[in-house]
Amino acid sequence: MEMSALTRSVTKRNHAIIAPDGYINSNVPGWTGCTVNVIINEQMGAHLCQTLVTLSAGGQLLGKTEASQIFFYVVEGECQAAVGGETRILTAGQYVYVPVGQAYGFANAAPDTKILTFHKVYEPLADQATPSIHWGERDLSKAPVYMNDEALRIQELLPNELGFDMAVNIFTYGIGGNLPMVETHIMEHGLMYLEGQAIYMLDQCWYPVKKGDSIWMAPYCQQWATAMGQEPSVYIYYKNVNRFPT
Ligand code: UGY
Ligand code: MN
Repeated sequence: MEMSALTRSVTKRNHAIIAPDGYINSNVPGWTGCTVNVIINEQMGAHLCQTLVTLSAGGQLLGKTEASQIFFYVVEGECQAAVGGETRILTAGQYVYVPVGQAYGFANAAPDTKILTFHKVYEPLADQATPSIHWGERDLSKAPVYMNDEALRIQELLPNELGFDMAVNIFTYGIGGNLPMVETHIMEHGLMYLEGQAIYMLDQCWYPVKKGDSIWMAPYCQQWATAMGQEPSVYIYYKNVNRFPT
């Protein structure tokens, strides 16, 4: 392992950059034969949890969701996922959303398979059915142009329905693409860069970021980003949605 006293990671009151160089493993009951890096969590003031799990041969994630729903996205490798009586092989770019109160199992992974998870305590709505299990995959052809800017495309990975209180989207910035405005909003984000490099502005601080980095943005953390270099920059991000502001 390369030793260094340097990192791009920062943890502030309302945002954080977590680069992989500072990961420390957590043991999570039921998740065995793997490393679990808890990247975003309520311990830092967040209302979501984001982890990156790296499975070794024989590794398994077995459990049942309780208060929190979990979104599982395969970043690298492949594994078998069993949810709700259905078993599928998930490869990089494929995902499954597991609602509350649902058993799940991941096994038979290729070595070093990486799974990103987003967890959120589910807030039920009267008259709305609890969301059901949802399988899908990354697909740029399902990503409409964002705010009339041909350089920006967002694919929504979960149905845009009131029953869902979280969204997970993939945001692709073509070469030179940038957010059209500084966003200032009540929703919170957790994200991980899947490709490329960028400059992110968070609360008037400027950060170089790249594939593998994660970012937490608390509500009202100002945010702006531009792709950097000669390739698109792509991130997958969480957002809380569809509930009355308290
Ligand atoms: O959906 C969003 O709020 C998104 N445009 N924000 C972001 O990518 N920082
Ligand atoms: Mn935003």
